[in-house]
Amino acid sequence: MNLRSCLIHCAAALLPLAASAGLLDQPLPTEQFNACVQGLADQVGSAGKPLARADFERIAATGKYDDRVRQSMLVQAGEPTYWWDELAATTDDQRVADGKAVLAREGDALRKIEARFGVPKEVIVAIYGIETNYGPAGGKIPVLDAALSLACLRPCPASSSGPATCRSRERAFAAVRLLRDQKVKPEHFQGSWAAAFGRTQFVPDTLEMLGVDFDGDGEVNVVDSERDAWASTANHLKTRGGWIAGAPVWIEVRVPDAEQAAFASKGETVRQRDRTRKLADWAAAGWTAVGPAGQSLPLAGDFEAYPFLPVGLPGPAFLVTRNFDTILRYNSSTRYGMEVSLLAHKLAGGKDFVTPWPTDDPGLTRAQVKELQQWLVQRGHTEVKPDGVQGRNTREAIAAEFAAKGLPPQKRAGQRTMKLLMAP
Ligand SMILES: [Ca+2]
Repeated sequence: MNLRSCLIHCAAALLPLAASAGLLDQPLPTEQFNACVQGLADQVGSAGKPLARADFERIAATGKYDDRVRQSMLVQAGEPTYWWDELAATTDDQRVADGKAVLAREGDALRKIEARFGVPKEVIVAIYGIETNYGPAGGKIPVLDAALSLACLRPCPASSSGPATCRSRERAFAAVRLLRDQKVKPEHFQGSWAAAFGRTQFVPDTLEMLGVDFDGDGEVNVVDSERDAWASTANHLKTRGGWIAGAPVWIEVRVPDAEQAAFASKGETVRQRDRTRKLADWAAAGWTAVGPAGQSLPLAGDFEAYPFLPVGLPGPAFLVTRNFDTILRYNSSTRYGMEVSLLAHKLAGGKDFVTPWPTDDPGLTRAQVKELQQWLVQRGHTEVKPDGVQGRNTREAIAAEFAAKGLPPQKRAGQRTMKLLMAP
């Protein structure tokens, strides 16, 4: 996945192991990195697919330690971010329009991919839109460097003997194999700090298992070929995640009165996978779907689902199917899961959730963030880059401007507070 969203989504899964080893405190010294790579060479016998030691050593010698990997692993421990800010930016009108243009331009290919894998074309395009904003670029770190750095910052436990027990090592081996077999051009082999690359951000080990040549040129090329990237993603959702063709990802619901108090979680996410039941059972228990005008509708469909409430009550509530979990196999962040599925819903003609978020200050679109950033630059915050993302510099500048106005300091702006901030 792309660097920005990976900063948000990927680090949580990788942080604990490395942090426990104390490896993230400072950059890895060169000699320690070199020793680690030598250690990996000693372990090529554990690779999931054959890899000769000489090939590993020759190719790994072209890689180097990249401290951006470590820094990205640390970023996660930052300030809180809000569901409504993330979803407003990642599913804004521009991203919907751009996605619809992709659907119009490549409708035939996307319909064929949908027919073969059973995954809706809107979901595939939504992943493309969230991962790389519908483009080829997705991070600037050489994948070999990222994979080797990750493997050394997150080393395998001594007990791990095979690919299944040490993902970071297998990722490095797979990156080497892709180069050995000339499956990627070295100059195109760039991606995120987590070694994800290509139009829908595959990591090398996953690509080896699930990559698909859909444009028929005999090569799996997720960098240059949109069709290969889309089909590989659809294959991932179908084969690894078990996508259920014809089932929705979620249904927005109203929680019965008697259960409402149990979902008042003070803003914490509630995900009750252990309550997976048939929709008919939820209906019998008094749960209803929320219609476009806020009306209650009967739950329809023969699927199993469980409650998922991003911020508890009050706030939008959902029954999610296995297809939600399937997206989480692609990226384990529940926020990512909702970004992709809401964007897909909008690409299919749907609208935002009916139930409002529990805030009087909803999130900004990227165009609005850019407008705010341009204003911040005019106010002298020249370190702010008008890129539509409320990153660290933008957040600090916002806080400074709130303080200058004598308003309660906060490091984000929404629909209400942006107007307040920019008022003359
Ligand atoms: Ca191909």
